[in-house]
Amino acid sequence: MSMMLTTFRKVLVANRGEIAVRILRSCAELGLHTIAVYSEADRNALHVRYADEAYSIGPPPAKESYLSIEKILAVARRSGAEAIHPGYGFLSENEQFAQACHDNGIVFIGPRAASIAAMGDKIAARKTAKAAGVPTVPGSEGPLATVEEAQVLADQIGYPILLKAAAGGGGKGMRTVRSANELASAFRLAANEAKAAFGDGTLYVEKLLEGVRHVEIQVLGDRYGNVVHLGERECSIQRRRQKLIEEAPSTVVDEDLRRRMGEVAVRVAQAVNYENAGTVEFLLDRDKNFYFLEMNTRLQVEHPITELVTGVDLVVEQIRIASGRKLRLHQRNIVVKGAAIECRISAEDPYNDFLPSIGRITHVYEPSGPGVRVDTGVYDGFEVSLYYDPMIAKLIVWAETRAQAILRMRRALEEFKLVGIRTNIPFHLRLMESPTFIAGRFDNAFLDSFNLAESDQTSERGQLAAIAAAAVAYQLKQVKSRKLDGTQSNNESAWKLAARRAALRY
Ligand code: MV4
Repeated sequence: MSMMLTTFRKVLVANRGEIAVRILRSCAELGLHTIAVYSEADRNALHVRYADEAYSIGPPPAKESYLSIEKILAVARRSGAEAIHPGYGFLSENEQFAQACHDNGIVFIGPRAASIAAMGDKIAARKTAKAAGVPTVPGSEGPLATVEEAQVLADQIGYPILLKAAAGGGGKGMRTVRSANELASAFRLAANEAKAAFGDGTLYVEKLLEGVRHVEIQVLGDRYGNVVHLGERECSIQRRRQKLIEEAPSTVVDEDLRRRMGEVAVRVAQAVNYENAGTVEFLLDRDKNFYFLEMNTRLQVEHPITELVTGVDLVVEQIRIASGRKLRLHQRNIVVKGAAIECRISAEDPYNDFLPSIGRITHVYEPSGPGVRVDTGVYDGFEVSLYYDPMIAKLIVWAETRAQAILRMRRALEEFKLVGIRTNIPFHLRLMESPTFIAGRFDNAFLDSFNLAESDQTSERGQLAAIAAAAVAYQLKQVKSRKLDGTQSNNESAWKLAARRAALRY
């Protein structure tokens, strides 16, 4: 096919917070004119200030603002936006929105509406993957019509099983069932939950795989059927189905496994005619068997770690693809270099059951320096509200090796100051000191058993040892310098240094 370019100059970003800022930055580098939309809660938000133009789209609740197709399209028409980037969440995986953009002559910077639909129905997605020869987890072929049908299937595949919502994804509406006598009530509860959350109570069943890792592959496809993959992201460190830390590459994926998983991910994408950026999720067992779970038809929260290990700006590639250009990346040229880690910083109190911590951030000090990237939408005076996701920043580091990346992350976490609210930074620091994390030997159940208080105590012992060592070193130094010139050392006191470092931490 010959190239059909649909170049655009004005891009509307239909999102808020760190991802809106992230997208606006790439738009600015491409010389595009940018348009932000905001709810009344975000009147002073960073994405509003960053864009060339900004329009209010209504009251704080997302349903009346960031989720309103009508309001966003009205701003697009009024402002003359020729393309819309949906970011993640909100309308990013809404096939009606993608279709409405298309029908209004606006480029949706993402996949075709049909591809979103094909992957949005998780039962259809399983079928598509299977038909393409991709391994899936043992489970149902179609929707479960009745509890009885679920019972028969569960007996066949064996307990424990997982009930999943056909319209779900990302672990929403999942329910573990460990024995036959739990099934009937679990089925009813899961169906009702799915109906309430997605307007569709359809369920399917899969065998529950345990002791596995959650590994996903980034793909990029163009309008001409070319698809490449950009390696994996390790996403097993999750809490209540929310990812907390991601890293690339995974400690258990070698070059051969990366190539094989990548080829399978490309096949899944091609099976739904995939255009733009997408992510294929897999479970990886201890024997390195991998199973397709679902495909996310959007830019993901954790995309920066892939950017740091491949050197590819995924948002720039998304925009090029959406304007009809041929993929400029070739599989043979895509190399994973070094190691990247992302910590999701959220306004939650890790010492109080991760309760949301709302209020004014009176002061922000962001880490920087070699290999450090901070994607955030907050600033001095920012108000954290309960209207939106508590994630307020992503701290991402890159280094030559994973060990250096961990040390760098610890350094950057210690530098990071968000005064006025509680954050999960102390939790991240403890995870970076956890022998299990450092050894890279964890599965998706790791965080369920991770105990912050316990880890604080071991860490305190470590700090006492460090202070003792500093004291001894100081004493020795004093003795030496007295011997040499009879005066006090003009070096700063080790105690002072230790205290300053400790103060940085809290
Ligand atoms: C699974 C699973 C085990 N067995 N499916 C979580 C995100 C969503 N996309 C699918 N997820 C999972 N699906 C089967 N058949 C394990 C996960 C999973 C997980 C489950 C509980 C707690 C943490 C988890 C982390 C990653 C993946």
